[in-house]
Amino acid sequence: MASRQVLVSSAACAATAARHALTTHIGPAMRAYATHARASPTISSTRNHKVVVVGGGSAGLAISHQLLRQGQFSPDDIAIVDPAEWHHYQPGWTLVGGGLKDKASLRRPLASLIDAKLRFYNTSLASFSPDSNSVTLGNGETLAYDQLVVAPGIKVDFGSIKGLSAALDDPAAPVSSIYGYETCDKSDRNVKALTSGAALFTQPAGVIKCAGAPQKIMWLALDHWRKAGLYTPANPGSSPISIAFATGLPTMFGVPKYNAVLEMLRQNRGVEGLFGHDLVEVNGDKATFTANGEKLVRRFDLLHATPKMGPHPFVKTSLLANEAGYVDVDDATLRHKKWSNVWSAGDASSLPTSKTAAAITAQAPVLVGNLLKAMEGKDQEIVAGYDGYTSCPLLTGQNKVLLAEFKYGGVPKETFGGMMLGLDLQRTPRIAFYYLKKDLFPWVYYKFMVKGHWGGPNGWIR
Ligand code: UQ1
Repeated sequence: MASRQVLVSSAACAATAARHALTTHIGPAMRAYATHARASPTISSTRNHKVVVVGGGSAGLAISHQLLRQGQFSPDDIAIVDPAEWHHYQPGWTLVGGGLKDKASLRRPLASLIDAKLRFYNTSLASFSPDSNSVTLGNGETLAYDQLVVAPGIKVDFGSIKGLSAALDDPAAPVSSIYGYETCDKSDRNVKALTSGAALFTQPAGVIKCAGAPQKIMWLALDHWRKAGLYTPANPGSSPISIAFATGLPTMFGVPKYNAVLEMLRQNRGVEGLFGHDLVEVNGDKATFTANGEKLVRRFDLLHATPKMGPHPFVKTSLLANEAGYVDVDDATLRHKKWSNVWSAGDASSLPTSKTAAAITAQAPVLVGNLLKAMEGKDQEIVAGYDGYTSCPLLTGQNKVLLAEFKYGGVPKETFGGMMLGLDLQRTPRIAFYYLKKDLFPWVYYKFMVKGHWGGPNGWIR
């Protein structure tokens, strides 16, 4: 979803039409408004859908299409709301930053990914009215629903770090971020342009998408400088380039098993670790952090910054949100804690797991199964089916991936659980996992996942 919040300019006429009648009501009052030289007349209508899905990202698309395939739906029974023109395969942006993929190959026009049997509202969402089972769109239209799925993702807030947006926009500034389509390829250019000096990679305190990505881009850059003879991991002191990882968190990674591997890599590769360092400002070649309540300044010749992220304002300020601003659903059923016909998955949800597309492969089938049971009035058959599964294919170099997979509590849940063979395959970065990440996942994603046919480690869904 775009980060823009659009406020409705006139009270939306909440005429309650017969359910599923799919009729549009333009009330006489609104016609009068329209003929009285209003700058931008607002449409006031109510449309009815069995299911409204807010968001056409990874979760919204997977869920809408799985519903379409598995339920008894007629054309236009399910609607998707999203203002975006493009859908991005965001897990690929790290590879773009490492010079291993072309960014344009990772996006598709959003409309081209939506089945013709789904009704697509290519507009923003203004507000939720769960007590009247409706949402209001940015253009003033009201959509009434039986079931609501809230999956608009989260907002990447480049404004959260003072001076960052201007530095990213300045082609001459050695500052980039793989967290945006516009800047992910600048990371690659900056890395290749650096021949000496201090390289600084940051990760904020707080929740972000794919918590491993801020260090993946560093490992890719390190490999480039190593091959170019500019960085010797065994002897960083004598190398023209120095590398530091500054993170608002206390460790390299939140899951102890994989953290041990990554912390070992950091030490063996001579990367300075600045833990508990939260980037707050970028100014010229200076990065300011808060660390232990104090301000600390580091000079850099290259900066890869990860901005803070959080719920979209229209979610955060809604009745559906918990205190942190995320859609307040049950950890295992994905059903809203207060409104039983509201569901959420993906980054916008309160699910206490790492925010990744892999997580959605496990969340979507649970949400879809439970929503269909609720529609049939079979509440007793709703299953506590989501265990927190998520995955982070952690690039540790230009052809190696540590395939971190875990569930709630940071407990490993590994697909290639080599322990059965007496091997611990996922404790080591491997070339085979690199090809999963680089070639298989992007292919499977557009060919099957967004169409509702991919269940991640559980394989294909019919
Ligand atoms: C996955 O299914 C997936 O989606 C296509 C990813 O890409 C975002 C992943 O990173 C991962 C790890 C999975 C999980 C699937 C397997 C086979 C491990």
